[in-house]
Amino acid sequence: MDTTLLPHPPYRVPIVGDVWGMDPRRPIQSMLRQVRELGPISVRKMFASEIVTVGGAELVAELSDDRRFAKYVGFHLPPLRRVVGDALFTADTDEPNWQLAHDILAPAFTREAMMAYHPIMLEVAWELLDRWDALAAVGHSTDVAADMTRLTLETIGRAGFGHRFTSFGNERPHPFVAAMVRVLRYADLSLLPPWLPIRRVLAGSAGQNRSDIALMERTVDEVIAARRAGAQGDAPDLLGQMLKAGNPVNAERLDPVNIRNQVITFLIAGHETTSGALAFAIHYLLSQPETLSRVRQEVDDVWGACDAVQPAYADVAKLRLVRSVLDEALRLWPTAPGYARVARDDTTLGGRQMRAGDWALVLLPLLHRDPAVWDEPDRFDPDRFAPGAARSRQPHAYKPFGSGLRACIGRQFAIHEAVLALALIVHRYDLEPDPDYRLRIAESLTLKPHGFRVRPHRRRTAG
Ligand code: MNH
Repeated sequence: MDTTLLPHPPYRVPIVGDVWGMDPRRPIQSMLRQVRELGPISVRKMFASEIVTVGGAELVAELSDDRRFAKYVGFHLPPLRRVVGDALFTADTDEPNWQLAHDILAPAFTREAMMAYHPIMLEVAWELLDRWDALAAVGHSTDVAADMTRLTLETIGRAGFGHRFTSFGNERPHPFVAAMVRVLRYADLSLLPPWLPIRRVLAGSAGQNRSDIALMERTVDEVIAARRAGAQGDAPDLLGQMLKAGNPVNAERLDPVNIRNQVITFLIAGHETTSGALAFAIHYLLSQPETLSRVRQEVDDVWGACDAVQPAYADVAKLRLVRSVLDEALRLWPTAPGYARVARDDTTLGGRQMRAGDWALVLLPLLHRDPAVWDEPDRFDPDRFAPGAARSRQPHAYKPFGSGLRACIGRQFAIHEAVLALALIVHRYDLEPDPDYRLRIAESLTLKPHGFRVRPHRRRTAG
């Protein structure tokens, strides 16, 4: 694409490019600041490469056309691909294992599958509430993002693979999580030039990275071995689909190395993003007392004034405002903050020529604040997602779960899990934040609130 006519950040430094204002620990937030004033499409130069960044809904509508554009795995994903290969998230759409895995796993994400996960999600949510009851009894506070990570890792582990990480039994996060966080950080930072000192400081050693990957592989091999040994029979969950069922059309299977990579992929993709979304939602709810009391009204209407509730699968669909709060949190801070799209053949984007192979980055926090679509884009307002409100909106202005063929396969899973947990939390507790806390956002592959703590208090005294 001819990038000479595209706006770029004002303070361009020779050779290195648009590094002014770039914080290697917060690439997404610095990018957002750099390009926000530049309009729906702009270009940044980073050393030898140029990154075309798109945030206008009309342009994203074009990029969402799967006939003209495809997911591009060559920009920020190669380091992750070195860990999980051609598993679902990092595969090119044309690689045979993408379609095969997609077909094999689709039955694990149907409505029937969600109904089977519901009791497991509920069981894990109770464990979070037990932890918070204990904190409430002694008046302690807790880190919200860390506890949401316990919830979501435990949920995907049990619902997807029949594996317990015992996240709630331990004060420290599970070793898998610690290894995963370091592996993701290492992968993220390997996008920086190797001679930058900050990269070496933040990324840790190659040896540590290798042993972290080995730990993740070992954990997953144990999970697979336990299933093969028949502990949970033929559960129709993700692992069951891959080991037993195979492709619903011709019973073709994934090979064992690919299955291991799929499990690691799902353990990563299946929890980091959902936990961040929950933590942002709680943060915004506590910042808006009127919204909080409306949400409280909604959960009390569904579950009554007693803490001993047995939420049914169908209750989750009734919690419309809880859902809107999550949708709106994911608008302001889409926890998977972007994806890249590549032109399949020579084409155009907003009238500009694109050659086959040219690509652009969709920066979701920018799209979700496109001033042509959203008024007062920085304001948290869940009513933007009230039933029917989306009808009058540009349909491609909101993409927290990606787009088209390569959209998130776990969307319904994440929404069911998060609405259920958030509603149970609001139903049971008054949450007391630190009054001086200002939202700070930590970045790894995903975004999450940093240092956000609350003190839970039971709303009702008796159990
Ligand atoms: Mn999820 C792809 C966001 C929860 C498993 N996910 C994507 C993409 C986005 C995304 C965006 C597309 C990325 C791209 O185009 O490069 N995912 C989310 C968010 C949440 C989420 C914001 C929670 C909130 N994701 C989940 C859960 C699971 C999951 C839960 C699993 C149970 N996601 C995936 C997988 C893919 C994906 C697998 C890759 C799908 C594919 O390319 O075929």
